[in-house]
Amino acid sequence: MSNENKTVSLIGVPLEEGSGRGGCAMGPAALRIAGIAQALLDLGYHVEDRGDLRPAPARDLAQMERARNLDVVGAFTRAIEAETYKAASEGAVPLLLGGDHSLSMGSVSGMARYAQEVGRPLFVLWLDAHSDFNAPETSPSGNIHGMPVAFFCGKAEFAPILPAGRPLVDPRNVYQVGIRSVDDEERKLITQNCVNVFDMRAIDEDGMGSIIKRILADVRAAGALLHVSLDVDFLDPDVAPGVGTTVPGGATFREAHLIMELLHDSGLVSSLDLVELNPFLDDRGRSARVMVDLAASLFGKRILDRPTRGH
Ligand code: NNH
Ligand code: MN
Ligand code: MN
Ligand code: MN
Repeated sequence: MSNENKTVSLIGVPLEEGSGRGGCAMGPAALRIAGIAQALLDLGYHVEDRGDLRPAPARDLAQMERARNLDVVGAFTRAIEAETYKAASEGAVPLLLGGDHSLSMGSVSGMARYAQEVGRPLFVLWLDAHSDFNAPETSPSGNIHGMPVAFFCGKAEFAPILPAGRPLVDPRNVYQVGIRSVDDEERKLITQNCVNVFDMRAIDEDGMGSIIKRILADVRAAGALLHVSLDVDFLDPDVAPGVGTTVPGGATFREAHLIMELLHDSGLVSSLDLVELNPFLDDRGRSARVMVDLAASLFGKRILDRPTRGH
């Protein structure tokens, strides 16, 4: 992929109402201060910052006890879906600056609409400690950031947020890596729906490189677009403490960079979410900088001036 003619569209999503606490709404500002635009400019991309989305709460979405702040999250979902679809249709790579993980209800739905239009399937790589496959009925917390995968696969229904008949993602085309915290009812749902889950044990046993290469081979064989969703808590808390839901035993700094390097070499990535950064909980901007560094690796920053050996 030559970077010169490629545009990356930054879409700021100051959304925290899908999580159980405040702070993620400051994520887009922290990622900008950590230098996301300059990192991409240094790699030769054209960067277009579309600013922050700030929709008013959707009055037509009644509150649900088991899906907190649905009016806010639903309004964001609509705005994010439209903006992501628009950026992709204009030939850009949408890069969502989160914001909590409920933003992926919109970004993935927007990419699913775009993929359908260009006649290709959409695959999703979900890098997270959590499966985020709860439905309102199974969620122990009622926090919508634990539900986005079920939503874009059509398995979690709220009051109608997006038009009926919207394109859904086939759960068999969702690959989750780094998983180490799944709720009891959620575990049944991911098994029933055949989500591809590579938990931390699989990574320990098989190695990150071989797992990601297998996933990329599947994506290539399907002729699919690949949306990547990176939750800060995918990383070990020692690497990135700036997140509300740290879980011990996460990916190392190098495991995460290896994924990004392999993703870049594959040329398959169509869009990216950077989510769950909570600057209020961060250690002097460390987690924000790690997220920007990882995005740079995904967009082609290399240690040496050659692709990873073997490619
Ligand atoms: N599974 C829990 C819930 O649904 C936690 C989800 N929290 C996340 N997901 N940070 O990535 O409430
Ligand atoms: Mn390249
Ligand atoms: Mn998540
Ligand atoms: Mn998570």
